[in-house]
Amino acid sequence: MDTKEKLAYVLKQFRIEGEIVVYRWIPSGHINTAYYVAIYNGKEMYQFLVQRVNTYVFRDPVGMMRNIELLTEHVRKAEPKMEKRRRLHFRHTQDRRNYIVLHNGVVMGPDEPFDPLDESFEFWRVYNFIEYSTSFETAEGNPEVLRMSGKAFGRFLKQLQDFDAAQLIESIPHFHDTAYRLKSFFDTVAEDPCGRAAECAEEIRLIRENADFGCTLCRQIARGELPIRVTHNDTKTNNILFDMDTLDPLVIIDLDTCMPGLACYDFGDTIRFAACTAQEDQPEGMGLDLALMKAYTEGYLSEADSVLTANEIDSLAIGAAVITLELASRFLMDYLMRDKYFRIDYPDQNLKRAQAQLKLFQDMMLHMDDMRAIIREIAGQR
Ligand code: ADP
Ligand code: GN1
Ligand code: MG
Repeated sequence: MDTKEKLAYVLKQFRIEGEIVVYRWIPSGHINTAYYVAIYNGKEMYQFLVQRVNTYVFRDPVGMMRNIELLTEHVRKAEPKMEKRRRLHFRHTQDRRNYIVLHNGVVMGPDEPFDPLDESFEFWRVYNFIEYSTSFETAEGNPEVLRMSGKAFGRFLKQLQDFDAAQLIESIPHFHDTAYRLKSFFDTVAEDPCGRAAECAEEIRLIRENADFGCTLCRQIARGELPIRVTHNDTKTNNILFDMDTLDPLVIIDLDTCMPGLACYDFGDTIRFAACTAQEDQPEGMGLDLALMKAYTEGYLSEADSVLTANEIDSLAIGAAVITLELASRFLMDYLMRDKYFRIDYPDQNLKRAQAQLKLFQDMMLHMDDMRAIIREIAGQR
């Protein structure tokens, strides 16, 4: 089966029939494989986002799709009049599932067991394609992109504040448990499964030197100082779809990692990804951009301020640095394991990503007081 036939077969399982007029792979995102598909049923054109879920990363994709169903239903019920373009609607099969599993290209029944680590199984889902939208791989130096992203993720936090986090499974156990992440990293360094540790000695040293700081938020959680909320956990600007003309944030996508977590990681991850001076895999010229950071904080606090506790507001700047260090360790660990987790476009991309994150982390540490002052000033004005 070629890709077009596979996509048509998948769509058919979701009761969508017709001729595929256009399809294209969407290269953004490091984990899943997404396609834009336009289909003509003899009367009308329909557009869909068809996605194969990476089951090496998401080992319980059925539980994850249940999380997504609960979250999208919660938002839909809270704002029933919301226009279609502002929400995600996952298609269902005849037997009401929002996913299908193929085995050797053939659809499986609902109760048949499947092995997420076996490549002959494929996990697919289909949802509405949001038209006239765009997302940002970098903020391109534009503070409006950051301000709007801040608003979007601040609003997201607010929308889910009354959602009972206990209903959700951890779609990736220990996802932002930085202490656990760092321990797995050091275990991998010790094992050095592919003989790559020697060439990363400097990066490993830097992570070791900062590991204690990396556990700051874990200690605060243990002391009960920070509330656990429903958070997104992957707040890059390419996980928001904006209106192409107005930059109005339409919808937050990539709900795969929505689970109990800390607000400051969500705040910090956008800073890491977009309030900086180079791409995620570019160590050269990488640093924090305080003007962009300020714009994000203004947008975020304009929505989230009323929800956050004083401790949480205090934790925001630390969240940015900790998430950046955590991700440096995750990229480097994947490099040490010969790139099993993150999709790469060239051989040492995960090493470059780790180097860039470490540079950004160091710059954030240098500017920690500046970040704190900006946050305090904006929070104080409200
Ligand atoms: P990944 O987990 O691999 O990051 P995403 O769910 O974020 O996958 O999707 C990858 C990209 O596809 C997004 O960055 C966005 O550009 C595009 N995309 C995803 N969902 C939609 C949608 N419903 N409508 C339009 N574009 C989308
Ligand atoms: C991955 O899937 P994507 O590209 O939105 C990763 C995040 C990282 C991010 C770094 C499930 O996000 O945790 O922060 O790459 N997602 C998962 O760009 O691991
Ligand atoms: Mg994504």
